[in-house]
Amino acid sequence: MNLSRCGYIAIIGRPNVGKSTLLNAILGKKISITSRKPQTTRSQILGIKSLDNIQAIFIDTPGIHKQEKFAMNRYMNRLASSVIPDADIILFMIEAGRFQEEDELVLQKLQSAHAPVFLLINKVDTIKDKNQLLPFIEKMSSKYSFANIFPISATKMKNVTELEKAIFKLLPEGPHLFPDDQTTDKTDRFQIAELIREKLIRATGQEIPYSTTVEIESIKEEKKLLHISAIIWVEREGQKAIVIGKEGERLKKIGTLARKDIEQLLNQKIFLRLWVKVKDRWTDDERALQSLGYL
Ligand SMILES: Nc1nc2c(ncn2[C@@H]2O[C@H](COP(=O)(O)OP(=O)(O)O)[C@@H](O)[C@H]2O)c(=O)[nH]1
Ligand SMILES: [Mg+2]
Repeated sequence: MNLSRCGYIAIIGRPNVGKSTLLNAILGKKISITSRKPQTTRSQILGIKSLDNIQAIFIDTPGIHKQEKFAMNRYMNRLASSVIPDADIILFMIEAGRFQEEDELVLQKLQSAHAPVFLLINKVDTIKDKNQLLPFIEKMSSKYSFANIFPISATKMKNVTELEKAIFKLLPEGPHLFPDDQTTDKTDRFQIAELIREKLIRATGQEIPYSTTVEIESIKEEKKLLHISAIIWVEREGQKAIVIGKEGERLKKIGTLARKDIEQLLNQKIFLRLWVKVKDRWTDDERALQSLGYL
């Protein structure tokens, strides 16, 4: 008889190393939004992969970063660190050829870990001369006693299957904790808001801070079409103008791209209506964070 295995795998690392991209690659669908900008992932997101007698529950976390000035940043750091004691396996992700202060900060948090830690050296596709990787791996392996080291590329799916196999082998024996057809712990409502936020982040430059948020106002079925109304909250009038764009072009583009992803998520046609509204300095206000469901 085959034993059932099930466990939690935490993906941690500084912002932008590719944690959410890896989760999506493993799950084969968009569970967690990604972008070139740090702080795209704000909450803990589970991606659940079930295969025969194995259930691997991946936890995507916001990146751990230095800035602790704002309530949102403190909250995200707390979230990212809190998964360390409970995980059965920890995936510590860095970028190929780079090890900076913020990576060191994450590594320090791992000193208290009891679970095996895999070092994932992501974005190896960006390294032209693969010979450069070897000394980098050597340098890294002297910093911590990693259970495994995997050079990978999450976007090119390089070495990801091998990584999964190594993970499955180490999962503790136990019954599955989620139904086998469930792939995330998040509601459709949350995922819809996240997909809109992804398009927003990608469509705007540095002038739109990560503090911008999306609230789903209503989801209603009307004449066989799902009508979704969402508010994009910004901090200033100027930011509202940027999000809307010249003659509404940018908002229209955000809406079109988000609609396509949402239709894929829900597997049905939708009608999406986006509003942009101004809310004062909510990042620095714990109560406002709470009212939007972040605390
Ligand atoms: N070249 C390359 N880019 C990657 C790879 N993995 C992720 N990225 C990019 O790195 C950026 C940050 O990825 P994301 O998953 O949002 O990082 P996170 O903040 O750690 O979750 C995005 O623009 C991704 O497309 C990779 O294997 N190779
Ligand atoms: Mg992320």
